[in-house]
Amino acid sequence: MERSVVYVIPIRSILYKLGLPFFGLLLMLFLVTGCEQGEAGTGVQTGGQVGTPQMEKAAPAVDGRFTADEGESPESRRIVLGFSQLGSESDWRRANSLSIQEAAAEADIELLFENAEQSQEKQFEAIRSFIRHKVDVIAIAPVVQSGWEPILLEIQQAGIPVLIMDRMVEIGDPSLYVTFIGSDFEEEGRKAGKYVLDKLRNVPGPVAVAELRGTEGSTPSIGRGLGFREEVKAREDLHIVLSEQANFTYEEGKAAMKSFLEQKGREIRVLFAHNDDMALGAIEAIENFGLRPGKDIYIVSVDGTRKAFEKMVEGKINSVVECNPLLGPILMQAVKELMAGRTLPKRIVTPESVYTEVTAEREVANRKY
Ligand code: GYE
Repeated sequence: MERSVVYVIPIRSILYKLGLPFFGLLLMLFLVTGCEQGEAGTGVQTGGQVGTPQMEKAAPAVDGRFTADEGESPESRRIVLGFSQLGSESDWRRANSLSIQEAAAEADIELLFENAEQSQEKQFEAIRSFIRHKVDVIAIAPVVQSGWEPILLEIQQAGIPVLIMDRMVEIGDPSLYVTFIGSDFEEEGRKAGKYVLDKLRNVPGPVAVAELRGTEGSTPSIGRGLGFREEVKAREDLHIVLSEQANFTYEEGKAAMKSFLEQKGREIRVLFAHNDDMALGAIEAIENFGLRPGKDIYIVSVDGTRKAFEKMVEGKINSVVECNPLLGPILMQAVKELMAGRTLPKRIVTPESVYTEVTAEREVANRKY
């Protein structure tokens, strides 16, 4: 079982006001809290603590790197981070890339950034180039969960610590990475399911649900699908009658929704889209078909982008489960803590909300992505 630590991401303005040292303190505080939770007999894994095989492997690599660097002390040289981003398929992803680039500049970390355009093979190439560059730390946002063990072993053999960010990898040996920073995707799916049950509680069945799934084999798509199903099974006359993989993109979401409507038309009462971009594409398809998104077909999606909020204000999306892409500051802080020889928790979860058409109006102006 994984140890979960909830960490509140301070927004940029707070960071500026309070200064980075405070942010460091905040993170340390939360790390300490996390450790205490892990030790308090909760049955959760404490793999990231000092003295575990996890950190024993990561620490010498970090130290070795410093001493190998022609006499420079850790303080006198910039940390070099290689980051393998999986693509630029959605607004979430673009916001995520920007957040990482900005946070690296702010933290004075040298960032080698590679965009793999949805190809795991390209991620491997990027990672091998980071190894050749002898970077200090490698961070990966993996496009799919499977197939990572060999490349992670290569990185481990090179003595470079790995941070997994956003999506997870499916591996047998947890010592191959230091920490996983990202959302609880099953929880996001459950939140979407809860909303659907609530919204339709007075609507007589049967209720036909259509689902637009994200990239096949990716952590968010697997988790959101599972969590949603777990929740909606409470209503026996609700069925997921259509489900298609639309890769988290606007265009594929639009095409899949068009085909759903051609198959089942008005029968569809609910659309669960695994992200906003697919929901926005689906809205166009629904309107082209002559139906009213948000009314004839209720829509719930995940992410919480500004564009989705605007559609919620118009009543065309009914609810959005938030998934926060602004992971740059946490990632950079984790890199610094790691390089300073500190222990990181094995799992860092980002807290997230749910918004509905009722709350959208007052929130839309606050959206940062
Ligand atoms: O929800 C989607 C993006 O991995 C959490 O990927 C991320 C997902 C996000 O393309 O919009």
